[in-house]
Amino acid sequence: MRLVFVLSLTLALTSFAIAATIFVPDDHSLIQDAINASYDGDTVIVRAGTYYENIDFREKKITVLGEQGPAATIVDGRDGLGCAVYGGDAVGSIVNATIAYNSSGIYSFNGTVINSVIYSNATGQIEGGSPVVTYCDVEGSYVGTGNIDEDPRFIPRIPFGEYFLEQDPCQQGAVNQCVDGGDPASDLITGTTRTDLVLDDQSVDLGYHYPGVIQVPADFATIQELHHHGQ
Ligand SMILES: [Ca+2]
Repeated sequence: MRLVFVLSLTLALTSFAIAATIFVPDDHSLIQDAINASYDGDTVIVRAGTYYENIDFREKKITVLGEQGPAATIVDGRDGLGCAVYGGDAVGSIVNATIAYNSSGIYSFNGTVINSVIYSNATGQIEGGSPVVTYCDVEGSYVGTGNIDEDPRFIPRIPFGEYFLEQDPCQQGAVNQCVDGGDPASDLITGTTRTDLVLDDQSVDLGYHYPGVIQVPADFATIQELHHHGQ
């Protein structure tokens, strides 16, 4: 079971109590632990990185966001049980998420989902809630402006990741509806869905965006090692 989830979820604030800001992984190593420790009105800021977990918002009215924008945070639910995102009837927004190969995709969520891929989740893609879904690729289709139901054509480029989009500009010969499939009114994300790491342009692509630059030593220990990978 796998999930790549670009976290950009903002829940309505209704509390006027003094709000706390909780950082992940500084204060809690897992996003879920930070949510568990939060109260209505708090903000959970997730620093860039990959987090191996599933998320349950526990019906709290909190704000959870990626510190460096939605392209910088991955929540990977592989080996997890249950749904990838459990909203607990929460409202908010999920933006440019890729949610795939979980048991359930999005469950009990009543917010908005935009520019995302929800595909190949075993028991269902979007269940138990009534979110407003637009410009998304949803297996089995979902009613909403700009939605499609097409194979997202995931293609790996190791060591960077497994959820790039197969596409013709990379000489992969594929016509991929997820490329440029986002809301034309949405801002572009500084990142890439292409295995050649060229940045996204024109309309924003659906789903997770990988960083468009290679970093030494974050991605490769040395420049020599990078060259061994053909860069
Ligand atoms: Ca694009």
